Amino acid sequence: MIDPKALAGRFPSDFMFGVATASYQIEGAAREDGRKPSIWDAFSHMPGRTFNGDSGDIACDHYHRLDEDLDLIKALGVETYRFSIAWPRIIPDGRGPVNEAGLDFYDRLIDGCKERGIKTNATLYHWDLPLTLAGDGGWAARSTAYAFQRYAQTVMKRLGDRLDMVATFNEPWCIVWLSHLYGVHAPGEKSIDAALAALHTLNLAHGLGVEACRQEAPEVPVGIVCNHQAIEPATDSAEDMAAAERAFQFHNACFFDPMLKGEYPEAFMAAYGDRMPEIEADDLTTINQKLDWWGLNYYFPMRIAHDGNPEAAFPAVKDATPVNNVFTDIGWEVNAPSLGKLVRQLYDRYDLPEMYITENGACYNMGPVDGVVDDTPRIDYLSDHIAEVADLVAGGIPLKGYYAWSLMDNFEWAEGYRMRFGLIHVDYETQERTIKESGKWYKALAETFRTPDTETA
Ligand code: IFM
Repeated sequence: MIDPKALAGRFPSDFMFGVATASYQIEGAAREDGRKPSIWDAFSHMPGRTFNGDSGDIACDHYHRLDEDLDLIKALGVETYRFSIAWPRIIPDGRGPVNEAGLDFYDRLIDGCKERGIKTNATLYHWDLPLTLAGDGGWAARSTAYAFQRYAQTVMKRLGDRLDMVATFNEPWCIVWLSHLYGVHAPGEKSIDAALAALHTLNLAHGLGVEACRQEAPEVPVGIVCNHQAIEPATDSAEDMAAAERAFQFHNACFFDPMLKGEYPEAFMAAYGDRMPEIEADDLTTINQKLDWWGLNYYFPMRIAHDGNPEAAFPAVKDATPVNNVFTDIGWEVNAPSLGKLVRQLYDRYDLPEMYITENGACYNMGPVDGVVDDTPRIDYLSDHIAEVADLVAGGIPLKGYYAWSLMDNFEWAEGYRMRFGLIHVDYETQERTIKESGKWYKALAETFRTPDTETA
């Protein structure tokens, strides 16, 4: 554990510390005020898809406890809050009528942050696609990109005057590969063709979304949040190094090459070009928008080795053994240096604007004992990763802020409620919130950076 004040001393005074959440993971109120189901409502209600059949029906009941939760964000001493907006609250069928009650909720959320002197960073899409759109093919259907464009316009027209930052998407990798190829997340597809179609729709939607944000609220910095993989080859043999390059193309470059260079990666296209959906004449120009910022969500590295099986599909890699023998309760390797390596690799390869660590944190499942949640391993994890961030800043990376995942324990997707990432413990029976020891540690660090005007707001 590092002393939080000493760690704070390693950052410039304008660095921002924040906390992050996502709509479906905390809001609950799944059928209220005009919200209609998303693909996650459907998926979590299908037998066998989530641990224990858990769903976001109630989650942290944040929808009904908004003020209490905003007070907690303030109590954590942070300067900025990253949250997502639920498309099925705003345009419940994905296209068609706008639901004013849904916009009202985010109005209250944003105004509540402003009243408390907390900056707002909204993500337009954190996985809750309106279920009606799945009937047309969901992300595998090109039409979803245009539905997203209208949704982005609708949100920014109403809320853009009070947002400090906006992102189009959270974690394209999860939306495309985890949800359409590996089948772990909604809609649970296991098809390379569906995944390739989703890849191009998502990239197109991102470009259209950036345009929509700029059209409706030109002063709000717009970006995207990615969980690019920190790919660590098993050895430095030529075979494993080549495998790592292929894995980079498959997991990372298929998003960042079109977004930042206006092209899909060469080896990726050599492998999958003939199975990609039609790429229309202006698509790559639309996708290739200059960004104001980008966010990286980092938790653990991906260790890979060359797969010599001639039948292996691109990128022809297999899992390799973690070299670090420290894991969080969800089984993810703890490895802070991989975060630094990944960020430097991305700045070497791409012409990137300023960045934020938009998510980082650890899953540890301990609960309160006599009112105290002693989660020292989470403090150790945060210490090491934030120290790595300080090194990046000192090394000249334009890294402007860090968001801890998460404000509070919440619905951890396919893992249901058993996996806890919060700085605040949630008792799902009573909805009681208890600030963990990690929350107190983070407060001691973060409050150093609250500017005088936010203090008095
Ligand atoms: O809970 C998720 C979040 O929704 C997206 N990033 C990773 C977190 C932990 O798995």
